[in-house]
Amino acid sequence: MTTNHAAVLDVAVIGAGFAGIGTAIRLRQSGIGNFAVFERGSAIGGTWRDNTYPGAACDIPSRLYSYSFAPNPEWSHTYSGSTEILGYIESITAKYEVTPHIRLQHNVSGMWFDEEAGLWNIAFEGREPVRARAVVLASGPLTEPGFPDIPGIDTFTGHKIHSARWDHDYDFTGKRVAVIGTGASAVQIIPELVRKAGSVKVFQRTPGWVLPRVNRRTGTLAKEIYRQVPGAETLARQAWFYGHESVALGVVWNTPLTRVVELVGRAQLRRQVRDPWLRRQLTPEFRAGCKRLLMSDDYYPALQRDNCKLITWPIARIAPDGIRTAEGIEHRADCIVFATGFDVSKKGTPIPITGRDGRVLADEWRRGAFAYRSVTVSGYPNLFLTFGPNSGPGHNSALVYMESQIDYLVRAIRIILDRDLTMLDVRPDRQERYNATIQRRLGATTWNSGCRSWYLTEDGFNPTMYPGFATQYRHELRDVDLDDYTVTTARSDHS
Ligand code: N01
Repeated sequence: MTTNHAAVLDVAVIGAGFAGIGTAIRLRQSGIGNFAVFERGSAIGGTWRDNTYPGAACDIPSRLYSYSFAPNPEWSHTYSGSTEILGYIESITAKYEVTPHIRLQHNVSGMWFDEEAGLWNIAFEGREPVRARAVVLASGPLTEPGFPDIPGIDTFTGHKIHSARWDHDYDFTGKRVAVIGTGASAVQIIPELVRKAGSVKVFQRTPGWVLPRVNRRTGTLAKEIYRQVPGAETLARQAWFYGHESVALGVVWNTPLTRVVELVGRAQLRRQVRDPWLRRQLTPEFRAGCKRLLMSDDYYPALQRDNCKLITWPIARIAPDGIRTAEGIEHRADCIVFATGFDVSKKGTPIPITGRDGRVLADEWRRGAFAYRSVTVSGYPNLFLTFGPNSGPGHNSALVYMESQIDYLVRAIRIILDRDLTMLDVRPDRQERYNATIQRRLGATTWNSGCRSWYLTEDGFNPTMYPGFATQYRHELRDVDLDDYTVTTARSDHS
């Protein structure tokens, strides 16, 4: 990698999704102007640019799906659709004057840390490299579509669509469609598909807990109040926040409230599904919260439409003309929709990152990622992560967690710049102690209670979720304690 004449930025932000844009806004607000946001795609928006399948929407209330430092009184519904969310990201990018900092079509191919200079060297595919005093990796944990390892998948001669890369040119009218997967994406897609397709067969491996969503339009008066009355938006936000904090008691840990969540799920199943056989097939066999809770009012009704069928036999193979199940039935299909989630095998390190002493992050994370307070990793100075290891909420908005991460890392970057540090590197003992506590606490959570989910690695390690309340997480990230770090200036090295 050539670095000699590369420009030096104070901060390089990688990714222009929710986290990258939020970071850019906060950097500007803290007076840091010499930064760039590098985005591999040709537009901003990250997950909300990529996930455009029919029915794509947020299953977290909109009020909590915007930054408190960039409130949005305009949300049209309790839960907003993907187009509106993307519109929000675009509008705050323009409003907070982040646009001039964004470099589209800059795909980072690798990064290495120059200890002597205290600079990250960043290489791109087909672009000039840059150097930066600090880097924020905001590239998102769920970006690459995950296709299942089903024999014969490549032999299918019909149309294949992944939920995260929807093909809007494909006309579903009258088509025989097979949907593989029944997770958060699938329960949003299926109600839309059954309206258009000739027939829809839903291949379910594991039924999930489906709770009522109750999506309401925001009334004109309510909107006016959010616009005009100081503090009204914040108040509504707080109400949703603490509502979700209490949900944690029924989702994160196995408590009597977990039973309440399950009762609500069972009641919806009983109310919406009359056929006892179908109801049995749709009854989850794991504790509510172990996998992500599914929020939908129209998924069960969609499954019972005349043109829809739930298939619960395991898939044996995919053939050129459709799907064969284990009992030998052939299900012909014109199109297979893969609502099978994301490839998390490279989670957190989509790019090669080399830190101090030639350490390679992907090697260290081979058996599962770890960090200090989810935002920084020992041996990789001046590098900060958003949505890093063990920052998954499971019960509250990812944005709430992201905001704490962003505020923490902007404070840390301010320290690097103000004190002219070459390295701010978290101490390994602090990181180890932190992770030992996190993993001990995770042992008592429902996520580790025995179901299969993308939260866990193959050997059952949980590098994904934060085992606590959002309030607790916020508290942990409220300050940058320099005692946690080895602090190096150009002249001296002192811990
Ligand atoms: O993916 P998933 P997703 N044979 O991994 C099935 C976020 N999100 O895209 O449960 C048969 O949850 C698999 O079956 P099983 C959110 O964080 C947010 O739905 O493993 N089936 C499962 O049913 C979420 O957690 C929103 O047995 C196979 C499905 O495919 C994350 O994205 C909306 C299979 C995959 O479910 C991922 O959700 C949507 C196989 N070989 C998503 N392999 C919001 O609203 C996999 N499956 C914010």
